This record gives sequence, C-alpha cells and structure tokens, in this order.
Amino acid sequence: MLEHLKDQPADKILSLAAAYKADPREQKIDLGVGVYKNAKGVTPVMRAVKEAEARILAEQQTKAYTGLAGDPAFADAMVDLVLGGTVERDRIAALATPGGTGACRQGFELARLAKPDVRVWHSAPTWPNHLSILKFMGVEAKPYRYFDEETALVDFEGMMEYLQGVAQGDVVLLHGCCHNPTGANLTSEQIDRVTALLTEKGAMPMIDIAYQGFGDGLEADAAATRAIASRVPECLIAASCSKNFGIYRERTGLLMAISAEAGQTKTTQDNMNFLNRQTYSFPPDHGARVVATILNDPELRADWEAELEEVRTGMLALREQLAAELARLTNTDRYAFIARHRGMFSRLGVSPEMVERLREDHAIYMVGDSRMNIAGLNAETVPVLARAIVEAEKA
Ligand code: PLP
Ligand code: TYF
Repeated sequence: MLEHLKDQPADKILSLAAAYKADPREQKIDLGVGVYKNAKGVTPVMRAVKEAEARILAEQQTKAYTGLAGDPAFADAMVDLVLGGTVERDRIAALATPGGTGACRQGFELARLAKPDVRVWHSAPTWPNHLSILKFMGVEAKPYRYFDEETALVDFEGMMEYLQGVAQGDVVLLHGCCHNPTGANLTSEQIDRVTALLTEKGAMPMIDIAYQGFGDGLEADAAATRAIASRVPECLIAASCSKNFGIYRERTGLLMAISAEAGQTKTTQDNMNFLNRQTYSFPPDHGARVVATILNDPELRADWEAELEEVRTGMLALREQLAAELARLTNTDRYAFIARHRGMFSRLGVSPEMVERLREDHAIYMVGDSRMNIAGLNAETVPVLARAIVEAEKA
C-alpha cells in the first residue's frame, strides 16, 4: 500500500540548511534555520544545562514513566517563568510536550476537541509549521494582516481590521514575543487593544512563546503573554524551551490551558492528558527535568539567566551594527527597522530574486521570504552582509 504515498512538500527552512551544507564556498554565511549560534558559529550547550545534566546523571534513581502530563515540577516552574503569578494557578492545566511544536499541535487538538469546527486565525506571515500542522489536521486557518512590507513593521490598523472578522469560539494565534518570521512585534498598548477586541468577540487567544529571553529580557518578553492571559477568560499558551535553554533536540515544551473557572481545570487537564496518551503516551522527560532543575536552583538559575542575557545582548549588538552599516552604505534609514526588530529574526522585506542573488553571488543563505537569523552573523560578517545587500539591490 505504501506505493500510494505521494511526495510531501519539503520544509523550506530545513531544505535551506541542507543547501548551505552542500555549498563548497568557504566564505559562506548561514542565516537560515532558527538556531542560536555564537560568534564562532557554534550552538553551545549552556553552562547551567551541563551542570543540571551532571546532577541528574549522578542523582537520578529511576527512569520509570512520569505521568501523562510529564513532571509536575517542570509544569510548575514553567508556569511561573511564563506567567509569573499573573493567573490563578488553579485555573491552569499544563501538559509537557515534545518541544513547542508539540505544544502547538496539542493546543490545536484541544481546541478542536472542544469545538470540532474551530477556526484558527494566524498572522500573515507566521511560522510555516503553524500552517502546515493546521492544514494536515484539516482545521480552517484564517490569516490576519500583520506585516507591513513598506515599513517592515507591524501594520496594526490592518491587523485590527482583519480581526473584526473574528467570531465567537474562534482561536486567535499570537506570538508571545520575537515574532517569527518578521521580528516585528506589538507594543503593549496594541496588545491591550487586541485583548479587548478578542474579549468583545468571545474568541480565545492562543499564544506561542518560543523565544522568551531573546528579545528584551525574560520578564519583558513575557509581558504580552501575561497581559493577555490575565485579562481573558480562556487562553492557550504553547511554550518552547528549545531556544532559551538551548536544548533543541531534547524536545521540551509545555502547553498551558487557562480555563474560565477553577472548577473546569480538572476536565481540561484530563483532556490534555488524553491527547498525550493518544499520541505518544508520556512526553520526553530529560529536557523537562533539566529545565526544572535549573529554574528551582537559585545558583543554576542565576547562571542560566546571565548566559541567556549574553545571548540576547549579543544579538542586539549585531542588529545595531548591521543597521548602522546599512545606514552608512545607503545613506538612508531604510534599514533602521533591523535595530527595532526583536528576537532571532528580521524579515528584510526584499524580493525572492534578491534573496536568490545573495545566495548565488555572495553565498549568503536566508529563507526565501527574506527572513534572516541574526545569530548567524558575527562582527566580521555584518559588513560583508551589508555590502552584499547593497550590491544585490543594484543588480
Ligand atoms: N513556535 C515558533 C514560532 C517557533 O519559531 C518555533 C521554533 O523552533 C517553535 C514554535 C517550536 O520549536 P520547538 O518545537 O523546537 O520547541
Ligand atoms: O523557524 C525556525 O527556523 C525554527 C526552527 O520544521 C524550525 O523555528 C524550523 C523548521 C521546522 C522546525 C523548527
């Protein structure tokens, strides 16, 4: 029967990584897949992660199954990291999942379980996996305007106009911080207006937060999520530990579901556990245990926060350097948005042909929609990229 299988569309971001690897040119620059790299191009294991792993290796007495929802200590620590006590704990059900992707998938599944004809609104553009998962599930996806190609910032009035079309019982997917792929984010006033509109419409926000600590800091990056979650009756939150703990391959994430009343939480939790059981039974544990160990130990936590802060400020410095270099070369402030964007990514807003020229003529790899991973740069390659952009513009 397998002969009936058809080819599936490849993930463009992952295919780009393969193309980069195969490029024999020595001076190539990889601004593709969203993985943090230091100035040497290495994705390091964070110090606190190494130490937590050493402790777990020395102290762990059993590898018997956890519960279907994973280790409660992980859930508690992550609920606190993301929500910081802004929502009553007894209204929050939490489910450990394989990465933020697993949290998104189980969040969509939960919404569909509650409402079989649920529609999910998403920013245009959004992380391509949101769309491919929704399509695979057969859930209706509705785009809302988000990115203004002219300014490379958020078209907020356009967004609000689209969100007027939201109906009661719709899910509206938002990025908690560091929007992927654009790097353009809502201000706190704009978050307030979106929250008020969704409440008025009776829609449920679903927040995907995959880069807490990569934008303006751990607390600042959680502010939008907290502002929304503390003001709406119901909310889903998909959190990833892949980036901020650098544990990509450990597959560590958490789905939180906030119910309107504490009396609902048990049923919500039971449904979430059910979803894990139907999919893979128990979620991965190693990464979750590392995260809980770090967050619950003051020394490890302080060291993790310090290292994460270096990562964050390093990316900010690269943004500023690139924006300044482009201002100097073009004599305009056309690229000033790069310093205003936050997180790992900026969408340059240039044509696919120009992205192609950067790859062919300069061995610079960015995603076809002109998304670049800022962490793929270092102080030496920023001027190389800036010159290439200016040259490719003229070609
Ligand atoms: N959501 C967004 C917006 C992302 O960019 C990512 C990227 O990795 C994820 C979720 C999920 O990541 P993971 O499944 O590796 O935790
Ligand atoms: O957007 C990115 O680059 C990251 C990593 O199928 C990623 O979120 C990319 C593709 C994918 C899963 C993760």
